[in-house]
Amino acid sequence: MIRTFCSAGAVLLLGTAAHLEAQSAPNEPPPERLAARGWFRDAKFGMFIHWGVYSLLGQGEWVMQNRAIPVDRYEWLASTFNPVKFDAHEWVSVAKRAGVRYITITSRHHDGFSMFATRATRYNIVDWTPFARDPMKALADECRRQGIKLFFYYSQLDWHNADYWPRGGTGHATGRPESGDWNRYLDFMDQQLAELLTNYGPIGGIWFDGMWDKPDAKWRLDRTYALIHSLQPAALIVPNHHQAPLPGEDVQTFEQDLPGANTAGFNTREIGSLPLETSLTMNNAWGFNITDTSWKSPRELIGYLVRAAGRDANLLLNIGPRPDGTIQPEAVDRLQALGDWLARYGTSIYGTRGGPIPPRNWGVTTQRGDSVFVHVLDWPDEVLSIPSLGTRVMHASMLGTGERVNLVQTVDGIVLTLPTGKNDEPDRVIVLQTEHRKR
Ligand code: JFZ
Repeated sequence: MIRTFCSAGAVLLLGTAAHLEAQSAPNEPPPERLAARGWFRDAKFGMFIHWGVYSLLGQGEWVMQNRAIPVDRYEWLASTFNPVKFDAHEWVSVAKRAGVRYITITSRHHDGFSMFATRATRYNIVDWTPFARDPMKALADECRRQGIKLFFYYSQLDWHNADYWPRGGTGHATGRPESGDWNRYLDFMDQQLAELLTNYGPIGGIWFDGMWDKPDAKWRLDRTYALIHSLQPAALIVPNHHQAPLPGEDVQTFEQDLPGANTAGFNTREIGSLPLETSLTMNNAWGFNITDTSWKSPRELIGYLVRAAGRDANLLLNIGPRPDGTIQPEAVDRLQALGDWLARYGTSIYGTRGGPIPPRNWGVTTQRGDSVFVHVLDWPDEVLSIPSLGTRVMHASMLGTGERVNLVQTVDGIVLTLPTGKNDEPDRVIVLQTEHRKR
């Protein structure tokens, strides 16, 4: 922010400063959105939901592409979608018990099927299926009741719409005509986005995905982002385009990787100054996969949440509900385990920022005010030495039990003696009360 210019020396620069101010003002987010970004940074934990027609086949959300299903056959499949056990109250209650502060759900995935009421196409859950109801509306209402923010995932890539033309890297085996009107497709998206921002009350924002399919196309992002922000100035734009953030975007999100890491192969290592998020699957699938049993353990998932927080990032943890509308018990159990852990240790996660010590293999630090939380995730020894925090530690104790932790401080660092017999806990959290710093 190039905002505060008050020192006398700056007067000389005034010409330049005024010039910069004039240029930067239009891009400066309004106070509502800055507040929403702050809320997002504090939230730390969200639940991702991948759910749609693809759930019927139990082979993940890419099944249309992976099994080369043509549009007409997929349309038939869509006409059978009837999640009779869908219960918004149940879903949001599961999320609430897990301790998440927001939900991000697929309003439309790459298959092009709209999981919400829309006038832009009949290819939507209300007009095309026996279910004939809008689950996004039920979720939006229930989220509001339970104090959880709702974000809509929205795919810019479409394997169904003929106007998604010329095609990008995917969607070639769908039997669509070899022609289409790209601008009409962009208009179609804007119309749907306007609906999502108008018909569901205040929403958290839009989580975009799929631009990577046609990286060189003219996506008209400026216009679309301006439309979203004009309809809801506090709505955040979260783009999963795997690039450094572009103008108008509010969050930098990483897929299946902690910020800065790139084991997935498609994440950028460039970390900007926007709020951060990491999306993660509990097994290897986003959409319901009936044979994928590679569940991460609760301990591993707690580790991801904590390591994300230590990098100043939120964890967006995915579930892929079944086609009848129920959530797999394996996912419910894991969410409950995270919720139980957060009920005890949440104070070292929610509302914190990445701590003074950079992430380590043994764990991370988080901080709030004068408290620094040392999260020991993977350290077999009783004694752990950490670098100096640049301020004096007044008191050290275990979060949860309050048990005192012995420490020795020198100018170079701090040696902590951890209580014995607790190595099997997923995270041992030590609270360091530091000397009050004048800010
Ligand atoms: C995208 C989606 O394709 C996926 O279905 C899911 O919704 C996830 C959250 O986001 O995943 C991607 C996107 C791009 C690549 C890989 C996975 N890519 O470019 O290799």
